[in-house]
Amino acid sequence: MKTINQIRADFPILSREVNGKPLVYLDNGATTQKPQVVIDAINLYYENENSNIHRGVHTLSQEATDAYEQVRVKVQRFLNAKHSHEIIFTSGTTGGINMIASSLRTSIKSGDEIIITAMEHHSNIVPWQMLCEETGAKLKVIPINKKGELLIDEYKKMISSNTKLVAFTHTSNSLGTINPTEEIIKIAHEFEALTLVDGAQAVTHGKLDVQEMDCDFFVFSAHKLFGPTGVGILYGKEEILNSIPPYQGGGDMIKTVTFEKTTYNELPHKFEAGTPNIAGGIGLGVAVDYVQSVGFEFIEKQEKELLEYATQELNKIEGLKIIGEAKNKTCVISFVVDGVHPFDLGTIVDKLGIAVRTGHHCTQPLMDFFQIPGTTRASFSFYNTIEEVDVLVKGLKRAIGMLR
Ligand code: C6P
Repeated sequence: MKTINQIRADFPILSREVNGKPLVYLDNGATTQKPQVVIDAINLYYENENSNIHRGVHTLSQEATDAYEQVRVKVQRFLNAKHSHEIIFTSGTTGGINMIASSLRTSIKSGDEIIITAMEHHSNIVPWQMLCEETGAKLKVIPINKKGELLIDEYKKMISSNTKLVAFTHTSNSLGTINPTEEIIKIAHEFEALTLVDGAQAVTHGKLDVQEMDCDFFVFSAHKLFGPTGVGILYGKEEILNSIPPYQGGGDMIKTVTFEKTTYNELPHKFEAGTPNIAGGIGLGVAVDYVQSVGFEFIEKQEKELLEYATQELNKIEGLKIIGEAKNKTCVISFVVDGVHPFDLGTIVDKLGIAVRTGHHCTQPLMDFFQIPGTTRASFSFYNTIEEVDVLVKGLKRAIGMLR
């Protein structure tokens, strides 16, 4: 097994300086850093393999097609999907959610209901609002308590035979809350509602199994899993993907085209119109291999230590309040400080080389619930260290002293 220093050495960016100080990267919720193997794979693809896929008989095209399709199988295994054709390449989490929202427009009608939660990212709110506006369906929201935990009893009260979809985040990007995914899905299925799980923040922290969860759709972005931006995955159950219309029309998603009628290609191609992000997909495959080589056992242990230590040390800072204290949470720590604006805090600690995110984190309704404009958020990954938590705490104390 690699040591933490060996792991950190895999990520070239982690050894750079920012503003004359060693980078302390604590914005992993926004995007994770890329190991050298992922960067190399993308370069190698363009240097040696670049070609369009599913289209050519020539060697390069076949090699690129093979490499791309192998990633589909890797992701299938990574998520434990039943079939590789249940894995659809997308542009990211947002792309996957919009794809399903668009494909459901023919099956959702006035009087139907879609349930989301109070802690959703805008990507899992706005597409459903748009669908509701178009169809006359109603959007309902599962409330949370002050700790940032879902009120499951309220969910049980609001779900009915009118509910057609329950779309919710597995793990909150702003609070770190890990939701009781299997329970939410089980209840939805009792009412024959479909379920979509936003896995954007979940994939990087622990092993996931879409069959065990029994979700109908699961989405994530490669860039939050140490892979490149601009590529993501939509998992959907075979029978459901077969029963809904495609999202976009174009090349590769068709079987036959005449001016009178088009017939669609089979899964997964039905949902993959046009030339995809081939290099990105290949980068994702290497990222999946990399994460698995580190192992979720190590990742979970490291992140638990970081969460516990950071929570303990941040709580010692006078006037600092952590937003998001769910019993089951991942290593994302959002906080507010009395009399200090998150933007000012983020700007000053950046001068000390510390990267944190400030603002509403694309969860404005959640910020409204807590009656705050935003938070400062430190989101950790397995390559972060206890020493970096100390740098953060020291930096925050210094910044707060300057701002008060
Ligand atoms: N959250 C954050 O800093 P995209 O942009 O499509 O890769 O992911 C959107 C998204 C959807 N759901 C959740 C739970 C997310 O956290 C995100 C992205 C980043 O928290 C950027 S806003």
